Amino acid sequence: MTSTLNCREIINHDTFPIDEPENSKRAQIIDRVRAQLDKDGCAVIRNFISDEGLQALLVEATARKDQAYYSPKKNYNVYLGDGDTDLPDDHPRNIFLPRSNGFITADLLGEDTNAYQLYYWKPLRDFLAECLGKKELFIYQDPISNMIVNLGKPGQQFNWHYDTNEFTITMLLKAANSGGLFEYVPGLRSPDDECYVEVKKVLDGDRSRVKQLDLNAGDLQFFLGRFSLHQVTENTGSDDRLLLIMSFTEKPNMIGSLLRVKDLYGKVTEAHLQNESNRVRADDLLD
Ligand SMILES: O=C(O)CCC(=O)C(=O)O
Ligand SMILES: [Fe+2]
Repeated sequence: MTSTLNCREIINHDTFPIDEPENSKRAQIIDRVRAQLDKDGCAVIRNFISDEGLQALLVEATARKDQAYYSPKKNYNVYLGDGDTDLPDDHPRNIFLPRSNGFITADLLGEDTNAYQLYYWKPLRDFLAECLGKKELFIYQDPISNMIVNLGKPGQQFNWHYDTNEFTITMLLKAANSGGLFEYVPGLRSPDDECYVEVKKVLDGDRSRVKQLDLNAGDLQFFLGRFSLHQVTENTGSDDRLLLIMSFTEKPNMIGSLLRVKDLYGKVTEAHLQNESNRVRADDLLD
């Protein structure tokens, strides 16, 4: 299947002329997104994707559903990493929760897909950088996980966790007809503090800081997933939930850790092996 739409057709361009720097609509959208992000590390642009764009993205993701990777590892801590036997059993590092969603990885979404074209579209990156008040954003150079589809079949869930890269946008391609909700705790940790006490509270069921998003297919979501703990609740509906995830970085040449990429996505490349001793990192937080 070949990409038939250009990027201006994939999005609702009349409402969101993000490739027109002089257009006052663009400046207004950026102001709105900035205000939302400042407030709680998350912002939504409703109906960002056009009807035909959504259809095309959904068709190409659906065609690859059977190739989604399901990890044999079923339980994860919020750092999606190993526990630590030097710490108590009830420390967040040692609390493991079920994760059962699958991923359609970047290597399956090649140049001929609409998803690929949109991810590499420079005006999108420039727009996102402005929304975030950053000088420049870079493509996340991880060839397996930089642009993926999260597949949540009925009964599947993606429990509380942090993301590796600072900044992600997602586009819901298909909502669950029940459950499959995105929940998050804005700014739960910071670049220099894991805030374990606060993390533990959420894991113990404290919902006082938890926010829930009601997303529709075609919405664009901005999310600072490195600092905001987040989860997707169990899909309790009768059909699949599909969500396209695009990751960007502030520093060039960032790539995921060998272990995490292998665990979550089932494969690594030569780049992961080479980078292991020499990784570019934005902070010293746990993965
Ligand atoms: O499916 C979602 O809404 C979020 C997925 C997610 O958090 C992730 O893939 O890291
Ligand atoms: Fe995440």
